[in-house]
Amino acid sequence: PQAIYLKDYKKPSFAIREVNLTFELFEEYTIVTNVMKFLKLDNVQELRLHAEELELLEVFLDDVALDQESYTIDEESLSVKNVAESFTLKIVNKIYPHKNTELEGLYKSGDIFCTQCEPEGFRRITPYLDRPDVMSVFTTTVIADKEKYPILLSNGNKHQCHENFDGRHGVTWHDPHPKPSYLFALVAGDLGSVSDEFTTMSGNKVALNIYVDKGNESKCSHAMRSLKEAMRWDEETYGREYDLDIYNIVAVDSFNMGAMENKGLNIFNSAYVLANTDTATDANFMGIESVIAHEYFHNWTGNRITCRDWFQLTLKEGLTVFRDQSFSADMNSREVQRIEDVKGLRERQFVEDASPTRHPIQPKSYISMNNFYTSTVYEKGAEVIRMMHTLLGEEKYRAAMDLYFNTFDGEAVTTGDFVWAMEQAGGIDLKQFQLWYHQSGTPRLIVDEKFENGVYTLMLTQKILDDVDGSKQAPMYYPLKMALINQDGALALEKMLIVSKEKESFSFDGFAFKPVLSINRDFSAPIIIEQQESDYAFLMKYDTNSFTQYEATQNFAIETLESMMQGSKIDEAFVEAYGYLLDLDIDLSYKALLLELPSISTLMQRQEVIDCQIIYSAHEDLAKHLADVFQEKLLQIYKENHNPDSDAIDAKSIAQRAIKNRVLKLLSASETKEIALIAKEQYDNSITMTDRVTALDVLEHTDEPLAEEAFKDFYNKYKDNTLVMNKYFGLLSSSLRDDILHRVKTLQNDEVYDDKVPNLVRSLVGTFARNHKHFHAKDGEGYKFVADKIVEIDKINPQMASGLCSTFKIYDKMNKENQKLMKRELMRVISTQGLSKNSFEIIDKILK
Ligand code: DPP
Ligand code: ZN
Repeated sequence: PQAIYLKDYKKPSFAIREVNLTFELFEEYTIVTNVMKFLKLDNVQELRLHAEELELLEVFLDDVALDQESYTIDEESLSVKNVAESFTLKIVNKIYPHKNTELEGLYKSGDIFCTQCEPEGFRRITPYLDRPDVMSVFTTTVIADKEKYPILLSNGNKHQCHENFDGRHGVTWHDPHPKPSYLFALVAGDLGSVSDEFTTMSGNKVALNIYVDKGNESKCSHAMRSLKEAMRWDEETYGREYDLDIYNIVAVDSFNMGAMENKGLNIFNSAYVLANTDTATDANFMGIESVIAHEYFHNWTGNRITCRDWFQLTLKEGLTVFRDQSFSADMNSREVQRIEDVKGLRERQFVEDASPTRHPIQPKSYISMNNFYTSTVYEKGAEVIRMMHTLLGEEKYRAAMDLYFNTFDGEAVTTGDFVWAMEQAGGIDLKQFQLWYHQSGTPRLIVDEKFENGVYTLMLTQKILDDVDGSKQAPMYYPLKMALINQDGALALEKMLIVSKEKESFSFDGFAFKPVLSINRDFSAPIIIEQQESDYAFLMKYDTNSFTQYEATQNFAIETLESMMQGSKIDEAFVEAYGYLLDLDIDLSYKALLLELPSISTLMQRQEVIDCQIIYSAHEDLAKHLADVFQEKLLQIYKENHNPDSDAIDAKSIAQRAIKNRVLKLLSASETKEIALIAKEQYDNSITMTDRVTALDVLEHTDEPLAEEAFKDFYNKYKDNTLVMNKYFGLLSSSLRDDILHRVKTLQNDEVYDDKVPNLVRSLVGTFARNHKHFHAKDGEGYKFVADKIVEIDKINPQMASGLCSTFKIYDKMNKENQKLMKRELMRVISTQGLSKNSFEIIDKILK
């Protein structure tokens, strides 16, 4: 497969002034009529349109039917020779949505026709200049059977309804805002809906509709509330107003991503729309709020101002993630939100950034663009925006955003354009800072300190990894928030340093005793700090920054676990500090985070050569010790916060469930019957999904017969709800019990399971591949199973398959034995006949 390079970017040779589409939907096929008005922009004779897997029926150039000599078609394109300065091209083609299992272009999710065009799905619908820098005004008519498809939707405002031609009907939609083809959308189905209204700051009324499978209407209220909050927030925080009369959201079950920001017609994975407390966890509620907001925020950062080319993806995604994170922080707890964001970044992005698939947030090349919707582009991208926000401060940042919107509205731009606005309004030079867009790997900072004659000196050394191709990378520029705390716990000094050199030091004087350093407060830079030693117990008590206080508890736990992994006994100083946390009278969601032990994956990332077994056993030993030592106190916290009759989703109730479930999980490490019975009771009597999934997880790891009983009950209750069944499969395949592989294989035959539905594949196979204990099993069977699934699923949905390939990306950090087993499977997959370019690209990088 061919790679595409950023350096080869060329401006389009044609503009499309307007496009008029007609879709005639039938069960076995769809006829697309596509009329485009072109304008030539430079001196070329031939028009080359993207086209993939299309059956061409007719082509007309300015109303004249073209014979087959006047155009050529190959696997990727349709070319028309000798075109004039301006002309109209009409193309009629045929597609087969019901056979489209890749879920790109026009496809069917159950009985619903829907689309996914980003990044390059539109070329699977009709020939087009399918690149984001070609923006046009779309008018779309959808025609279908009236009974089967009463709801017909596309982008923009509803323009016209066409009634009754032989039981069929049609609707014409017009979107006045020029947009790239990746934002095109179409939906047809027999859907239920809920409606509301929003009045914008200048008084325009916007109709809000959420369309779902009939019967699910009652599960939309949280999504609707989130949408209205997001619309209000963007007005208040960024001064951005919505720009159409209508905002539609449709939920479908088969969807590759979380959701898609198509102009005026968002299409969502139903997991990010539907919720009530019986079927969704508190985490699901938060997820819905943030994804609904994310897609809404794209209307300005993505749609009105879009990307020049796909290498600029972080321009809209990094920025929009930063915006949704800020929104969630404002809606909920700022401190908890920041910690959750960083946890997510470290679990996903840091792992990617240390692997052979690492890339800058602005990649230099790709084989399949679908492979670059990564946590690097999204989450590290958001950290890069956040650093600019920190460097500029709120006021100048807002001025810079205003400048960005005012300058580039209606255009397709680059990350350089964005940084230009930040520099202009911020009055700073971001030349070195821009390395964040072009270098890969997580920067490390080695921190040394010196204390002499009342002067405290901080000595910093940047350690920058080579790029994947071995080329050297330069020191970075970033804000580093720090504080010095006196021995008595008083805050002596708080500062934001600018780090920019390979080696530099900062001195602070006037100290009677050596102060304690609190570094990278708020996680002001997405880096790894390497510090020889630090007084974690002290910082756990006295640090005033919620992030670094959390960090101190994590670091102390990591230090304790790592010395256990080397054979030492449990450090009682850590146990004592943990006991101190239990007594703290603080926000309970924050406390639940403080009490969480570092994840297995966190510990894996720190190993030179990974051996999972040693990590698991240290982790189990420490948890069991804490559970034994603090049993009474933990039980007390449990009882104080367990309200089985409440399903309220206010901040306090959510926090109580979080702390209660955290201590229950910890208590279960002691594997006593008493705890199993508490969990069973929680399963039987609680009325929230949050409580049920924790109870199931605890039972699974403490008491086989009780677990079996509860899982059976759960299955019988929820087997008709696929969103809940995703949780069922996820819980069962993440189990640490023996013989899980056999169970996962058997579950594939369950009537609910389906390899064609991405959510189900992710929850059964994807979860298994992240179950380090079983995926990395020494007999190699875990690898073999996932490799087999990759080959199978690659034929159905390459995007799903390449997601599974990514689970092998820690290959070169594994011990020799596991490496050998992994390599055997990867070699087998990459030599499979007809393997997609998606899967090829990932495995090829891992094996290089
Ligand atoms: N679904 C993706 C997102 O919203 C693609 N744009 O981030
Ligand atoms: Zn996005």
